[in-house]
Amino acid sequence: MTLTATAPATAVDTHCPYCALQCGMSLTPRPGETQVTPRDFPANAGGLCQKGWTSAALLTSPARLTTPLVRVDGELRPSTWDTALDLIARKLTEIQAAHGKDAAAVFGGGGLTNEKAYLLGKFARVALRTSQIDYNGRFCMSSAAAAGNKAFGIDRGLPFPLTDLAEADAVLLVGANPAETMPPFVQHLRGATDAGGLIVVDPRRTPTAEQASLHLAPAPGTDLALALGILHAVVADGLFNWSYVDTRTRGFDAVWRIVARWWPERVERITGVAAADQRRVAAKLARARNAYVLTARGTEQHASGADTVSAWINLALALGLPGRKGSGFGCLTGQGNGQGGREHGQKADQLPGYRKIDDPAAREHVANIWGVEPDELPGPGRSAYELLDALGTEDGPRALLVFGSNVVVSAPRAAHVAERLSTLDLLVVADLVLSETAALADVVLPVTQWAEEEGTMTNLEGRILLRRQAIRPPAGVRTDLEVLNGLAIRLGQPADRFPVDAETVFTELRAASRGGLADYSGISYERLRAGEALHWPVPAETHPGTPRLFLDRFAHADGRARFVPVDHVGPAEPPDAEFPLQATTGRVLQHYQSGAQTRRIEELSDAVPEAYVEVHPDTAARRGLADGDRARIASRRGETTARVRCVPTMRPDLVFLPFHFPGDQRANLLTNPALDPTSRMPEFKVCAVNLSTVDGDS
Ligand SMILES: Nc1nc2c(c(=O)[nH]1)N[C@H]1C(S)=C(S)[C@@H](COP(=O)(O)OP(=O)(O)OC[C@H]3O[C@@H](n4cnc5c(=O)[nH]c(N)nc54)[C@H](O)[C@@H]3O)O[C@H]1N2
Ligand SMILES: Nc1nc2c(c(=O)[nH]1)N[C@H]1C(S)=C(S)[C@@H](COP(=O)(O)OP(=O)(O)OC[C@H]3O[C@@H](n4cnc5c(=O)[nH]c(N)nc54)[C@H](O)[C@@H]3O)O[C@H]1N2
Ligand code: SF4
Ligand SMILES: [Mo]
Repeated sequence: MTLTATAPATAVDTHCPYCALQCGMSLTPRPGETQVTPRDFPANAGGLCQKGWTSAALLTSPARLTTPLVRVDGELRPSTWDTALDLIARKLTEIQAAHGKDAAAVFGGGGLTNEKAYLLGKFARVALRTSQIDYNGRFCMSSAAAAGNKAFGIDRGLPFPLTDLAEADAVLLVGANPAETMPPFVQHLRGATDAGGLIVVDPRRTPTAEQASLHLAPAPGTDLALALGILHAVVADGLFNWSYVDTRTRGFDAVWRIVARWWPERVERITGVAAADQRRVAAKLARARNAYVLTARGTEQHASGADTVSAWINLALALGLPGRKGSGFGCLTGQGNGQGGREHGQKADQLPGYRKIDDPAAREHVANIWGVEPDELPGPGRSAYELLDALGTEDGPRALLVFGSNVVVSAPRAAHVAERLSTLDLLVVADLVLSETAALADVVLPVTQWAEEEGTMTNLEGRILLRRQAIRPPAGVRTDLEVLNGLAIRLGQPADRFPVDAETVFTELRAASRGGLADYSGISYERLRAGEALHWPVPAETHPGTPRLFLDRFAHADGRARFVPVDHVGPAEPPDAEFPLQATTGRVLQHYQSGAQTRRIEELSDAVPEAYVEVHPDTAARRGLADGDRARIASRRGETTARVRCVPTMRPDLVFLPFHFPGDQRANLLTNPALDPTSRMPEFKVCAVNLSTVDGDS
């Protein structure tokens, strides 16, 4: 059966299933395939990347799950929904009766729609009454969010529409490779590129860095020092915006006490970035008519990631950029709903509307909407890695429900995480395909995917979008909302507390978010269907939305932004004699995240079929490795194998691995789970390794 044969053959306007750009596309169902056509939506302006073009292939893929699977005698076997859901509910009840409510845990994802993220948080707190819920956004935007909250009093990745970037003649892109991670985004940088003002900070010479007029390649994990050096140059070279700092900020003095010690020549010794280049960056940004500082995971995914983002924000504040139309500071959110996913309560410390779970007023507001007593709501739980690390331990969870993440591939120290999962009494995974995590589960639940269901997403600019249903789901699969409903009922909840209709869930979400920082109360499906561009907060149905935050004031009570004093510490694991190189990890254009989806699309897996490691040719040669050889890369956590790609522009002390591949090709077999003290972000972007031929030792 083809999925689309029975659906109407009219084009439906929707958005891409993958990243936070949420490119606009139309889907036209046709027998046997669904046709993707790009649309003129502001974020992509008619562009799509190769992942977007090929996204419909997974709708009809034979890799698609269409029946629940239950493990019997060690093997996953086809089952029925009733059997699967009954089994999960019975086991959860037994486990919680024996070990307490927190013995059941939930792991969510930033790809889930707002409705799913909201209902998942409610399910954990109300149906399971567990505090143990967190999600993969902890591995993604948490450092950016922590720093944004401190400085601005609110966390919206981009507090301005993307199209504003066109007005900039200088953009500093830090740890971002949008030419591969968001290709249609690059067109928004054209103004800066044409003006010779695109500056890229990345230890690798990426396709993005190739387009820059200035590429700084610091040693990985030294960005914080670099930001201090550039800020020093701003002050020393008379480029500091005194009037802005006086009227719109607080706290510069404490920052200067640290920055004063980080003159560019000293910073050069740590980062390898020439002092003259640090001064050039300061001058380019200060002299630009309009300038932006934008960060992404390269600078954020460190054990000092939150402080590093604070350092870049301090630089932007000293130049007077945030809250000025045509200029600003922003963090590039990654996952499709990475922004909305962190606002509606699937995070360990959070309730809907970006409320804090330990705030009594927030608890009361949300408990009211949910029809429970505030005291019944659990408190904050463990962060993502800490949760995975605690699984099956004496006081850790004994059951885990995963929705929208493939942690066996994407979590740091992945072998340890897989070992923790194996100690559980119950692992449940809801997914479209048999991901590496689903393959370890006791019960696998097949769910619908983007084009087969309705829901809202909030893109990287805080704009709420309606993803429309374009085709009918295959027989046998259910939506995540239906799964939560089915489980909640079996756990003794009234059915109407867990609606299966996305619009009904959204109506409740609006009420729950009312008065919160991320206020969606004025947004309706009707307004979204009418094509309105609504950026949150939207506090009333008559409110036009807030494309630009901070033009008049920041979100702190006094309206001023905060400088946050931070100092350089460096990577948690410096190289040594045993592990003399540093490894960093990231992305390639053709694959998305753990690769669960894109590795199952032929065109993409043919283009990049296996893991590779980028190495400087001399570094490779010294170890007896040539381009195309298979190499062994080892760290204190484990070892992985990858095909050598000799890249003459690489730093000789660095190797790079994409993290999209499974099994013994997982980059995360190496990574260091050292956590940022504030954001609890793991240090994905730097660890000490050695490199050798597959059977040699060095
Ligand atoms: N093709 C593709 N696109 C994606 C995704 C995907 O998986 N594949 N995922 C989406 C998601 S969820 C996210 S979060 C975004 C991520 O988007 P990006 O942040 O652009 O992607 P990354 O490749 O993780 O990291 C960016 C760069 O950081 C550099 N880097 C490493 N260490 C350091 C360092 O210490 N300092 C600095 N300054 N840079 C460093 C790396 O060399 C890399 O080129 O992409 C989104 N888009
Ligand atoms: N070494 C290293 N590791 C990293 C990173 C890095 O840069 N380096 N980046 C980190 C970052 S930024 C991120 S965001 C994470 C992402 O890593 P993951 O959390 O593993 O992300 P995905 O691979 O997108 O996993 C989503 C899973 O959910 C399924 N899925 C998709 N949509 C739905 C849905 O609507 N419902 C349900 N139930 N399932 C769905 C997909 O098929 C897939 O199996 O990886 C992190 N890990
Ligand atoms: S850039 Fe992101 S949203 Fe756009 S087509 Fe590619 S993966 Fe999809
Ligand atoms: Mo991400």
